[in-house]
Amino acid sequence: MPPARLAPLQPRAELRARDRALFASDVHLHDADPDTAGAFLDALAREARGASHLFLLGDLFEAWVGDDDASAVGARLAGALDALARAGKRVYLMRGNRDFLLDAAVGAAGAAGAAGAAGAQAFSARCGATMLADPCAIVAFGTRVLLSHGDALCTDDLAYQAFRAKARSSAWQRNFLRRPRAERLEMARSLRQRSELEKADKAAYLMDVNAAAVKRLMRAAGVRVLIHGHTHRPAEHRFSLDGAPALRWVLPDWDARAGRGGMLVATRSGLQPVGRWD
Ligand code: LP5
Ligand code: MN
Repeated sequence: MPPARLAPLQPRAELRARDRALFASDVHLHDADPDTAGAFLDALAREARGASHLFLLGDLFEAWVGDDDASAVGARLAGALDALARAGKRVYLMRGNRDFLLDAAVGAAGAAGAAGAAGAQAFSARCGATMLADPCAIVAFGTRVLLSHGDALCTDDLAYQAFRAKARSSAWQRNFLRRPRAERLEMARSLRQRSELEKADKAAYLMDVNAAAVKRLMRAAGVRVLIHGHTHRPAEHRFSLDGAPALRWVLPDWDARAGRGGMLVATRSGLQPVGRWD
């Protein structure tokens, strides 16, 4: 039987002639690393001046355990994004594997009762931002472009994909968010530790996207351009998709100590990297 054809995704935003859009991901903000927060917020203030749209494609935070987050950096980012939104810029947020609980609303009665994250204001509302599903399509100057965090495309990493499937279920999230914040933070810390340990032993190809999965997704979404993050392997990949040229941009992660971090800027002249991508 031939594979079922998915209906192409409806575009969530359209960039027109005079627009300028910024794309960034993998900032991994946390209070213990104020330098990276400073570098990102400075770059954002600089680049956003002439921008009309901002797309943040996941892993903004080192680990997000719920919208009752009380970190200084969470408040700082929300303030900066809200100021941009109030200045008329369109701000979009996508969840990554570190912050898949952004705006987690589990069930009509809320996620968690008094002890958990249910009473908190949705993070996107604090930012004046619109949440995006992963993947989602936009139209940039007449061209359909697909946006994704990128972790779902690492299909060879079976251990991660099994964890991902479980942690994205509403039952698991309801249960997790019911716990006190201190306990959630401790669980996140120990999962981060385990992740770093396991990654040290994983073959490099497991932690990259699978080329066939990329093509399948792009074909189903009806696009020839994909922008994603997650792998920390910033690059512009040109390849052939069903005999026609296609493009995959991988956004860099941010790390002030390593002097790394950058964005992709889209104007009608094309896509241009800014910042340190190596
Ligand atoms: O993030 P990164 O780049 O280091 O590695 C990712 C994958 N790891 C993760 C885990 C995140 O780093 C930590 C997320 C914190 C979120 C906070 C809220 C939720 C707290 C939940 C507490 C239980 O995404 C890594 C990939 C790598 O990308 C490259 O793609 O390889 O995957 C892993 O390391 C996962 C392990 O291989 C499998 C882990 C199984 C853990 C089981 C935990 C307990 C069971 C909970 C049931 C859902
Ligand atoms: Mn990621």
